[in-house]
Amino acid sequence: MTEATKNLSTAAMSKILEGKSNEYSLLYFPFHGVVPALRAMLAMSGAKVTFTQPDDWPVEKKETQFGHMPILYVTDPTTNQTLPLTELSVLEEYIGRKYNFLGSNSYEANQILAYSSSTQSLFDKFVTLVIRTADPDLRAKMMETFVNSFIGEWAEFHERALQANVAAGIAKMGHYVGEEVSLADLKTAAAAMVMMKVSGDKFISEEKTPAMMEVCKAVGADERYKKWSASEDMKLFNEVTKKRFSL
Ligand SMILES: N[C@@H](CCC(=O)N[C@@H](CS)C(=O)NCC(=O)O)C(=O)O
Repeated sequence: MTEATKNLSTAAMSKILEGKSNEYSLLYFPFHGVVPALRAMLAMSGAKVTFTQPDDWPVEKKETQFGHMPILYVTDPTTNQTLPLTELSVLEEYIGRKYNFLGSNSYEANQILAYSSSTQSLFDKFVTLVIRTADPDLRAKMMETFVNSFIGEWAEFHERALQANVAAGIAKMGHYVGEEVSLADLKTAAAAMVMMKVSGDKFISEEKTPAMMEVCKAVGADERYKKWSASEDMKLFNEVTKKRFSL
């Protein structure tokens, strides 16, 4: 477990957050779960990053802020002080802002966070309704409910927004906002892959959601993402996700 520096003033902790050459360690289970976009941003940031997993989670859990992962340990190498940060959306906003995954102005950041939050809501429903249901029969019923109640609406509204943003000159095709890969793009690319695994081409396809498919392609074509995709860490997360969740 990464050690956090104790007894720092809020000013000192703030300085760590603002560090220009920070190093990061992200603690999470060795599957994709809720962190594929966060991991991708970290891997694409160019900063020194390690992805770790707990050795004994029930024990380590007690020492954390809320008893949940992900936890991002931020180290300022100039002082060797480390700060643990929690809550996925907070980590995404922090890393997204710092490494340019939140557009180029306040409005773009607001919209990227809104698209990302909407996609996270879909994924959270999937986890709560399906993944956390152990009984196989009940799980199958929950899956049916989830697929038929939520994916279609998400795909339809996001496709409409993507097309409208391109038409309004807010985005280049393949992006929610602007012309660079953003947190919203990464979140949708990861979610679309999972949603297609559980619903086939019923809601998401070249025909039904062409702009969403362009987002997936733009993410996949980013050189930094390609490198991340080919990494050993990614290989492990793919394998464990497949083995544990058949996804
Ligand atoms: N509100 C938290 C929720 C994170 C969460 O649900 N984490 C799960 C894994 S996806 C977890 O830590 N589970 C282990 C546990 O609860 O002991 C966040 O947004 O980061």
